Amino acid sequence: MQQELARYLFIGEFDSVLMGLYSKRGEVIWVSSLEEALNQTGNFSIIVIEKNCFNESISGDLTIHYPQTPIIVSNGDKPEESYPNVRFVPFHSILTNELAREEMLARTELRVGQLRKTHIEAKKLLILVHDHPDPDSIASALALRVLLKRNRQTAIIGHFGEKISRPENVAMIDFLEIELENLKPENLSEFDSIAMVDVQPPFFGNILSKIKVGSVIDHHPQVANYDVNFSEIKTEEGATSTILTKYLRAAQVDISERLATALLYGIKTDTVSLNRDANPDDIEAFTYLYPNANLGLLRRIERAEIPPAEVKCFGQALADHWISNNVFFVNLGRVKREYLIPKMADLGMQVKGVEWSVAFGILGNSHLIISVRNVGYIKSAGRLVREMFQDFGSAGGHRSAAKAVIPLSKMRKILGRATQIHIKKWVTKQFAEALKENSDSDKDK
Ligand SMILES: [Mn+2]
Repeated sequence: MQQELARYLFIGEFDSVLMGLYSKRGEVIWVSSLEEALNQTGNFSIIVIEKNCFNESISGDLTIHYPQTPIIVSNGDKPEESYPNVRFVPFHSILTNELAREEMLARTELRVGQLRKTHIEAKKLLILVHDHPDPDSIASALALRVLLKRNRQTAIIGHFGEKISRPENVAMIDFLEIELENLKPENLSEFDSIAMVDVQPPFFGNILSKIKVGSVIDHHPQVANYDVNFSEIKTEEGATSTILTKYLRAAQVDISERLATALLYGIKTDTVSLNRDANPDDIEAFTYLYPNANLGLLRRIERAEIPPAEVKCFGQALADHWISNNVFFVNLGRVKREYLIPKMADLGMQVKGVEWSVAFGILGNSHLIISVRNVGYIKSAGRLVREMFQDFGSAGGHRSAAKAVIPLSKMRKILGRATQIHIKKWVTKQFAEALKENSDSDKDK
């Protein structure tokens, strides 16, 4: 069926841009008075009135004469009283917002150009993620490889950590067929350029001390000063995948179903389905990726949960939990897999009345891992954890999720001995004091 040609009736003075846009959509009849407007024959798709010409009686006359035609008042602020069939549309701010968006994309495209230039010479590029690659970092690495127009041969995605164990991450890598390499520091000589995503050079300590990193894209706070050619640190974003999605869009790169699925999953996990530390950019990226992602596959990835053998570990851990001053503490003792610790911290937040959740345990007989969550509208978890633990190990994170990793050798230095009881006491005391100071300083405000 052929669509009827749109007809627009414009009443009053208008911007030529607006009239021009409408004339591309159909026939525009432009009149300057109500009288002329009522003398027209035929029907209109929309009547557009300039805000200075609009009043209640005109609205009434037009509605009687053209009962089927919606009325739009151009650039008018919505008045207190309601007019049936009348819509107040701020055309100027809509157009201005769109222009601002395009300007932003143009600026971002320029950044993509700089990023590409940084790595253009490299025969073999290393895209490096942190030691415990999570969906956000893996998706960002994949996106960066596409953005840099590289493939598995010319750009390796790698990390220095243990073999990946968290079930969702294993499932993501398997289902999306992502090749992630377990590197040793001596492998670094194979690469002539390094790009980092979701992590920054100081995280790697001395491993990278002799190598210049080409680029860093991350949403964690800037940790220290370091020298790179290209750096994009956007702490306001909930996920590095959001930054990469914006880059791909700005550079007009096609996002495949596989990549869209990975990025969507990256944003979902880092923001707990847009519930934690998410901002409008994350929501926009999510909305953009959603129609292109394979949601069936995503469900299969997300379904992969805890192996049955590890359920016991949760039970034992929960038996050793306590709540003091709205802080949920749980000591997992020795764990084989690190992900059990943040999972327990997440669980702690489900307990009624809890504002902070702290889960800790000893991994591989070498490190104390402390995972922290909070409700999100109090002091930043990342800041608190940094203040408390940065002198002892690596510590940091976001508003409502953070983590500290402290070598047991350091714990022995502080406590004399690093038994479970000593560690438990120490962690509890650290939080009690830090949160007390914090509430004192709140009172000062
Ligand atoms: Mn992330």
